[in-house]
Amino acid sequence: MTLQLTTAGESHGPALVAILTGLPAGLVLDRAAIDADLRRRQQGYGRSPRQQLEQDEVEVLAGLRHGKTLGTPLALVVRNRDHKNWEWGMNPWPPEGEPSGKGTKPVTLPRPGHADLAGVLKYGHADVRDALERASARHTAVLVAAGSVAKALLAALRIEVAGTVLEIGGERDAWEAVIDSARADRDTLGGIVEVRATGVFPGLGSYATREERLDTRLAAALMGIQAVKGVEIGDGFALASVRGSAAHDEIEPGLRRRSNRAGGIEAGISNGEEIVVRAAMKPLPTLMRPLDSVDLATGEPAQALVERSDVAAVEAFAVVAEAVVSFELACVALEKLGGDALVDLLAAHRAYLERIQWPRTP
Ligand code: EPS
Repeated sequence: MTLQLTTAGESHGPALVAILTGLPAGLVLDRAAIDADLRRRQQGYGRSPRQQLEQDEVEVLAGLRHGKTLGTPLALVVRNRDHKNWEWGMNPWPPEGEPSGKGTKPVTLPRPGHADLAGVLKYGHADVRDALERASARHTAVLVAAGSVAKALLAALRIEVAGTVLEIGGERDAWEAVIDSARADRDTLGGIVEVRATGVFPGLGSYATREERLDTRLAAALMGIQAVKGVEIGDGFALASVRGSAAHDEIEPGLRRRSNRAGGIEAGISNGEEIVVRAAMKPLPTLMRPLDSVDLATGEPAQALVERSDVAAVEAFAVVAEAVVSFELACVALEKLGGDALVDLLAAHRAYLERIQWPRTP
């Protein structure tokens, strides 16, 4: 069975939940390492005051004993501390008593760019909050917790994954200034992040079916993060405008490449070079100077919802992108090598590298 992730949770509900199935038994998890990744996701300039309220920590409810996976479903929880302010508004059950706290009044002013309008039309909700809560990027906290577990598995295979920010608001540096300027204009920003995975051996993913292609999976995982509008692998879009002689990565003795324009993936399979992917995040849709919208209660022109939000969350996005890429790489590694026990996975890894003589000496 391959690694699978199911998540649940609303932004201001009691908690975010992740269940991972298919993890081998015997993998050591470090609580401090998972919490450090959760902390990294919360940092970065331009975040909302919500981040001072939340101090994300992982709780494990199942699948782990004394820090080692049992080979059973791993259940992770990240609590929403802000829920205490939404106990009436986000109560899973019909709330008792007078309305109090936040989320007590229906939201009817959809924000262009958020889930608000499409979500209420699709699901028949009368309150935009019923759509926006699950669509919120708060969900990414639990993706990071799951990605941190995947990174532990990859580390056992000597694979390392790191996400970094390339641009915020079109700038390659001076990010604080560009964020301050957007905040002063009551506006928001997006940006571009890059994820690199080193130590990836050849043979992860497959051209056999569209779904098994490593590039299909990485693109889907990155597009699955809130606000992502573009993904490229290796030189991506730039490859469309150069000749083949300037696009492909020539092979040298030792089977290494002279360049890495393919971003470490050919025909949907890792080729032994560094995996390089980039993703573009649009500006956040909650603007303090709201865009034009329509009040769904009256049908009249109105300004979109204004509520506490981030100016930019690109630094967080780099951590989330790292997490989802790690998760996909852990999936394809388990598909290639198998093993419901870590010891068998490691034996298969050794045997495979020996068969393909990797790394090769030129
Ligand atoms: C988000 C809106 C803001 C962000 C949130 C994503 O939430 P709130 O309305 O509670 O201030 O802070 O991100 C997080 C809470 C987080 O932990 O990343 C949205 O609408 O997507």
